[in-house]
Amino acid sequence: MKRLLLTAFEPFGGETLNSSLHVARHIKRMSLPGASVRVEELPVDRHRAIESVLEALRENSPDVVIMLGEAGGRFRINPERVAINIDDFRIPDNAGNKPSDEPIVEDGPAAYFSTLPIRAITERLIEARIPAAVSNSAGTYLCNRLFYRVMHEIAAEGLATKAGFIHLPYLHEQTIPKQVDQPGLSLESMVEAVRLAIEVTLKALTTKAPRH
Ligand code: PCA
Repeated sequence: MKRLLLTAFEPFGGETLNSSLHVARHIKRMSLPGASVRVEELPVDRHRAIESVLEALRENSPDVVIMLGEAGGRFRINPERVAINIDDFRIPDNAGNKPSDEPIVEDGPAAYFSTLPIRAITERLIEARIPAAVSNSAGTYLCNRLFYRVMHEIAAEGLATKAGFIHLPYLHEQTIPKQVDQPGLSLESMVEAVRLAIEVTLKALTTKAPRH
């Protein structure tokens, strides 16, 4: 049984929903073969979000951390390739923080790569007819910050945990009422996308594990 920590964020930026939160809550109710899933719902607060995740990491020692976040305006499910060492918030977080051009970890490396099988996940989603693409930027807001801090913690502590971030577009429930041209996906597609991402990740873990 592999331990999976799945994180998602509360609504922010004037939205009443966050697609990542809806998806994570659905995944929590599913039974996933070979995995025990813990879901952490995070505040959009640059300090409290990180504290909660680091605490969950220490308490749980997960084999895998999959972080989810909403990226309104994107068309596809985006497994992120890289987290960069910069906080440069375009809008304040829900606690009013709006850092500009600040390193996330003073003297930390410029970037960390995802250790999820992002290419295999993307290909599996496309095969399932769910729009997906590897993204090369998680932005410079809280999602990138969370992604960076988790990768930094894993590196600093020498953990074997695999981790990465997946950005989700808006849900149809968010775009349709606005009556403007905006991309979104159905809840069903997004839940299936995350379920498949978990499946592909767990499979990669077991095929790469040393055999005894
Ligand atoms: N998306 C934001 C932070 C919270 C979320 O769901 C981001 O992309 O940084």
